[in-house]
Parts: sequence; structure tokens; C-alpha cells
Amino acid sequence: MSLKTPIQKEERRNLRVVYGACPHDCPDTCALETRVDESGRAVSVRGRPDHPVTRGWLCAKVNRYLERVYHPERLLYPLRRSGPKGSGQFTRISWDEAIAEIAERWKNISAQHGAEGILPYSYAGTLGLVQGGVTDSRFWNRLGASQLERSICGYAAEDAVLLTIGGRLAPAPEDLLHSKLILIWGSNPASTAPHVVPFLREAQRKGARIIVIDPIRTLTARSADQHIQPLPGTDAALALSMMYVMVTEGLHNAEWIAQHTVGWEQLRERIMQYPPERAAAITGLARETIVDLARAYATTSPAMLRISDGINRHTNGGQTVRTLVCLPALVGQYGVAGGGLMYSTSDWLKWNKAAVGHSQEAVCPPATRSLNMNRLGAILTGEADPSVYSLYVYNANPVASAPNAGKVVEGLQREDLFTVVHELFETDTARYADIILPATSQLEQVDLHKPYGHLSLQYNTPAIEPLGEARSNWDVMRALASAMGFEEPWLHMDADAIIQEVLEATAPQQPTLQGLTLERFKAEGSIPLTIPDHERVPFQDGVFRTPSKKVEFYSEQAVAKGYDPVPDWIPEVEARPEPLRPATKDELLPLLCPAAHHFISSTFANQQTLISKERTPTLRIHAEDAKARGIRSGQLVHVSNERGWCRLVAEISEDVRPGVLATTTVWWPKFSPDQRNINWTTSDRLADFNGGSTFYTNLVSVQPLEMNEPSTQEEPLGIFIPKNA
Ligand SMILES: Nc1nc2c(c(=O)[nH]1)N[C@H]1C(S)=C(S)[C@@H](COP(=O)(O)OP(=O)(O)OC[C@H]3O[C@@H](n4cnc5c(=O)[nH]c(N)nc54)[C@H](O)[C@@H]3O)O[C@H]1N2
Ligand SMILES: Nc1nc2c(c(=O)[nH]1)N[C@H]1C(S)=C(S)[C@@H](COP(=O)(O)OP(=O)(O)OC[C@H]3O[C@@H](n4cnc5c(=O)[nH]c(N)nc54)[C@H](O)[C@@H]3O)O[C@H]1N2
Ligand code: SF4
Ligand SMILES: [Mo]
Repeated sequence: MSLKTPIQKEERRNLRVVYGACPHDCPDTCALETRVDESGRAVSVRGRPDHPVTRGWLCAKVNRYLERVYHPERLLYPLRRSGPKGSGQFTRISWDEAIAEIAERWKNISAQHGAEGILPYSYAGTLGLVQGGVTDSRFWNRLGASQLERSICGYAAEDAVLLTIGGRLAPAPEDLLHSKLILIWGSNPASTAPHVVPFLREAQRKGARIIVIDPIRTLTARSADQHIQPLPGTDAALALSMMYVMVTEGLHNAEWIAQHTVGWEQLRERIMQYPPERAAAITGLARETIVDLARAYATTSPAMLRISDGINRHTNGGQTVRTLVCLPALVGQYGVAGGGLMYSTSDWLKWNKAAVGHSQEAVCPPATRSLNMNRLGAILTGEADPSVYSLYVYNANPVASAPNAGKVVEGLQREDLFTVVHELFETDTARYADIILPATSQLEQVDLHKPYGHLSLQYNTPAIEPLGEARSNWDVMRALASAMGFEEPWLHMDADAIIQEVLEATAPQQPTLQGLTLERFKAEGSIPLTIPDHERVPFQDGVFRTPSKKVEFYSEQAVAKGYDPVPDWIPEVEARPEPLRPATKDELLPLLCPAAHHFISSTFANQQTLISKERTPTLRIHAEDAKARGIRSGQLVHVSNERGWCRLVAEISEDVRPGVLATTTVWWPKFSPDQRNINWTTSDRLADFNGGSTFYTNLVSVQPLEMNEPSTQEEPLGIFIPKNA
């Protein structure tokens, strides 16, 4: 019996350590170290101990990264469809054949319909500069393909934050240690930004109070000092009412407001429309809860407000986030160490856009139309004019993760649509491809990663050779450029040359990049942004990045965009008319479908160990609603609305209040009951701001399945699906 730990055992072997970056859509952007043996095989992936946020550990998902890299179902060769669309029948072809066929089809489409007939669809498979940002722009700009409005995640929130304070300048997670009150509003870091949690615990130990505002009793809510559970989509009313209490009790910071904001009179008028009695009726909270929350927030300093993108995925998500972003200004918390707003760190460094995309090159056709990715199903089934004749999907799995996914499938079945999917796995989306291309994992590619949850950059050195014939996103772009006859050098540079180019072009305008060179990244892997100590607290100088240089309670820019210039609460487009009355058995109920703990969107949801931990696609329902419908825990239920349906396993739970439902996402349809997931019911309606997504404004009917109505499918991949019979 050996008493040695795996790490000690590894240290005895002659292993090469390679520095990397977690590529996934997660604010933590962990610094990785991968150990590789003499045969070139990776034997472990760990978090770097010397990184200020990673601090030596990885989440439940990426701890299993080698299972992903060496998964027996990794795609290793290009494939061509050999059966009907969606049948999953493919035959192996060579890269030369695949690239030649794609180029020929695209040349024909360009000649007949214009290159706008081609739509690249991608999102957050990797957040790297090269395999994401540059891949998303350069080749497509040269081709003149339709552009993609990348609106599926946080577009409304981003707009709201920029309109109000002009920059996404969150402090580093370490700054939470200064906080005395941490208000976590519609954000679930215990699952979605796990490296924030140790800082929350430490802050609590130092006496900070944590309040979570979430309709669901999440993992984060469980470890908070207080959990406040409003009805979904009512947060703007809650925030305006908190302001009402502050103003009427004189707890707001009138001096700060006078100096640093515009539009106070207009906002004040709005605020006065939200006495706590009214907000209580809207949010379903007790009047005292609202008053106490307002007093606690206004009288504790430093007070940090943490939001993330979850809360913006409603039809009123833009105004909700704008209202929340005003809160720290009411009490003068912007510019206070440990206070203010913790949303995203994205704007501490902005890459030089021209260097990333080269859209200004004379050889590029004029700017093309932009298609909103939330409307993918509609686009493919007639909304786009001229039509889309070819879809090129990479870094994304829209059949699983896009709203109104049934419509996406309908579009992908079009015989006149030529679909290419570049993937690591045969996802539900890849099944509809005409050509599948095999993609490299993060251990097999070069990249540079800018985080959105902390203040260091991570370079990713490849640790192993590509598996099979897998190629990185950018390498495929280079091959396609050659096949299309595009010879410009900026379409053919290797990944390091691109990183060098973008760093050099960006550095002169961005002081945070001073001294951060490619050579240093290759040697050190992770480097903190260059931020002088006196600038580390965002907005400490009282200067905001809006046109007025102040917090804009009233926004002229909002007027120009056709929005209400002053924050307000607008009921969601789908909502129960009387949300506080007990629901009848046939009444539609709001369903939230936020992030699963063991997946990232649909990524990782094909790994058996992680599926087992997440167990099954469940519907959390309160006992009162279950009873009204005759639903038992563990029973398969039919969840539906006018957009579509899917089946989930009922879990009677106190995590939700009566009249509110919850599930977690994103399960692969092909591993779900009846090969559908919750996105068969979610809406592709756009949010109030910026064309954002509205996954969480979703009224559904829930009915128990008849005892003799079996699921149409064999039990897939070990997921627990109860047999009702
Ligand atoms: N484990 C894991 N980590 C992830 C992801 C994942 O899928 N899994 N996804 C990544 C991505 S793409 C993103 S964008 C981020 C998202 O990170 P988060 O924003 O933290 O995650 P979400 O689960 O989308 O939403 C957070 C919370 O908002 C709550 N919420 C929804 N609607 C409302 C509302 O109307 N009012 C209030 N008060 N709360 C509401 C939900 O119940 C949920 O608990 O996480 C990233 N990290
Ligand atoms: N019901 C519901 N749906 C949601 C959400 C929700 O909360 N509820 N959240 C939404 C949000 S916030 C987001 S951000 C979107 C995310 O939507 P998507 O960006 O589509 O995310 P995934 O579904 O994880 O698909 C990413 C795919 O990229 C692949 N990939 C990873 N790395 C690479 C690479 O280097 N090259 C290539 N070619 N492929 C790669 C992965 O294998 C994976 O299949 O989902 C949205 N969908
Ligand atoms: S998913 Fe997030 S927490 Fe997990 S390793 Fe990647 S960056 Fe870190
Ligand atoms: Mo997202």
C-alpha cells in the first residue's frame, strides 16, 4: 500500500510541467499546470498554486479535464454526412476533401446570393483571443459573411452597465475582503465563479454579512447569512423600493449624488412610485424585508453589490440591471474599497479592435448585416432576407443551448442549407452537419486569455500534440482562407504572431498592458495587469466613463436607443397576472433554467462522471404546486408551452417558492428524455436592451405523465429516467 498522494507520486516521475489557461466561459479564467509524461501524454491538470485567484485548485468540471481530452468519443477526423440530416450517419474524409468542398460551396453561394448567405455561428466554447476573438472576425470580414450579434449571454446587462457607469470595471475578487456587506443579486458564484467563494467565506469570517437575492435557494444562497427570494423578474421594483426607503428615511448620500450623478430629480420621481407596500405586492416579499434590506445596504460600508449575467436574461433584464447599477450611487459606494459594483472586469483591458479583426483592410467588403444569434431558429426558417444558405458552427452548440431550440432543429433540416460544424464531440448540433471537422482541446492549442472575473492574463502553451487529425479554430480559418484564394498575410499568421501583433497594437492605448509581452507570457504563463495601487479601486477618482463623466441616472444615450432614459420596473412579457394567488392546476408558471454546477452551458454535459454528479434533468417544484397537479417526486413530467415541450423529472423542493419552477441547464438533448431539453420551451424573444436573450422569461405548463405513457426513448447514457409504468 502506498501512502503517497498523487502529487507526490507525480513528482517522482520525470514529468514536464506546462502552463495553461482554462478556456471556458467562466469568470475565474484559472491558471492551469498540466503534467506531461515522456510519451507525450498529459497525466494531470491542476490549478496553479501561485495564481492570486486560482490558488491551487480547479472546479468540479475542469478537475475532470483529462476525461474530456481523452474521451473515447472525441472527434478525430473530418466527416461527411452519408444519411439524412440529423441521422448521425457520417463517413470519414480527408481534411483536403473537407476544405475543398466547403470552399467550393461557399464560392457558389457567394456568386449566386452574395457572401451574406454564409453565417458563422459561434459563442463561448473557448474565450481565447486567437481561437475566439480573432477566429470570430478576420476571415469572416475578408469573406464578407453575415455578422453575428453575440447576444445570447449578457448583452442587455452590458448595455445597462455601460449606459449607467460607462465601464465594466469590477474590482478583483480579493477586494471582497474589505467588504462589510456583500449583496449577491441574481448571481450564483458557488456554481458559476467558484473561486470567489473562498473570498466570500474569508469576508464572512472577518464579520461581513452576505445577503443573496435569488428566486432559487442556490448553493450560494445556502451559505449566505440571509436569503431573500423575490418572484422572478421583479428585482427592479425591489431596488427602486429600497431607494424609496433610503430617500424617505434620509439614508441616501445627497452630497455624493449631487457631485457625481446626473438625472437625480428624474430618478427620484420614479423612486417615489415604489413605496414598499407596492413593491411587496410585486415581488412577493414582506414589506419589512424590503425596508430592512434598504436600511442594511444604506448603513453598512463598504457594501459590495455583486451581479452577473443571470439576472439579465428576462424581457425586462436591461432596465433591471440599470436599476441595480444605480444602487451603489445612491449611497456613494462607488470608489470605496470593498464597495461598489462587482459585475465584470472586461474593460480594464480592451484589445485593439483593428488588430483583432482587420475589418478596415481595403480588401474587405463593406460592413455586412448583423444577425442576432438569439433568433437562429427564426433566421434559418425565413426571417433572414436574403436567406442564409450556409451555417458554420464552432465554439457553440445551438441545438442544446440556443433558445427555442426546436425551431433551430427545424432550420437545420433544410435541404438547401449547407452546415459545417467544427467540434470536439458529435453534439446534437453536429448531428445536423453536412461536414464535421474535429477540433483541438485547450491542451492542444496556443492562446491568450483575458478574464472577466479577475485582473491577470493567462497564456496557454500547448501541452500535447493534437489528437488524431484535430485542428484548432484558427488553423481551420487559415486553411479556408487558402482554399478561398485569400493570400493576405494577416489571414495566415500563426497564433503567437497574432498575439504579438495584438499586444503591440493595444499597448500604446492601454496602460494596463505595460510590460506584458509575448516572451514574458511564454515564460510565466500568468501575468497580472499593470494597475497602480491608487487605481485598483474602480472609480476612486470619481470619474465615470459616461459622456457626462458621472453616473447617469438619466441617460441621453438610452433615449437615442429608444429606451426609457430613467430606470423602471416593467412587468415581464410572460408573467402570471396574479402571482401571489395560489396557482390552479392548469395555470402556466414561470420557469427559471440557470446554470448547472457540473456543466458550463452544454460543455461537459457528455462526461459520464459529471452527468452522474448532476444526476438528471429535474424540475424543482414546490409541494403546493405539485399537490395541485398530482405530481410525485421522481415522476416524469411534461413541461410545455406554445413553443414546444420536453420532459423532466419532478423534484418536490423547498428551493423554490409556490408558483415558481426551476431546472438547471444545459443538458444535451440526445441524453435527455425524448431527445429534447428545456430550450424547446425557452423564448427567442429579445430583451428590452440590445437584443439580449430572455431564457428566464418563460411560462410553462406542467403536467404529470400518464402512467401508461412511456418515454419514447431507451434510457440514455446512464441518466436516471424513472419508468412511470
Ligand atoms: N458551473 C457553471 N458555471 C458557469 C456556467 C455554467 O453553465 N455552469 N455558465 C457560465 C456562463 S456562460 C455564464 S454567463 C455565467 C453565469 O453566471 P451566473 O449569472 O451566476 O449564473 P446563472 O445561473 O445564469 O444565474 C444566476 C442566478 O440568477 C438567478 N436569477 C434568474 N432570474 C432572476 C431574477 O429575476 N431575479 C433574481 N434575483 N435572480 C434571478 C438564478 O436563479 C441563478 O441562481 O456562469 C458561467 N459559469
Ligand atoms: N436553458 C438555458 N440555455 C442557455 C443558458 C441558460 O442559462 N439556460 N445560458 C446561455 C448562456 S449564458 C450562454 S453563454 C450560452 C452558451 O452557448 P454555447 O456557447 O453554444 O455553449 P455550449 O453549449 O457550451 O457549446 C460550446 C461548444 O463549443 C465546443 N468547443 C469548446 N472548445 C472548442 C474549440 O476550441 N473549438 C471548437 N470548434 N469548439 C469548441 C464545446 O465542445 C461545446 O460543444 O448558452 C445559453 N443557453
Ligand atoms: S471552469 Fe472556471 S473555475 Fe473551472 S477551471 Fe475553468 S476557470 Fe476555473
Ligand atoms: Mo453566458
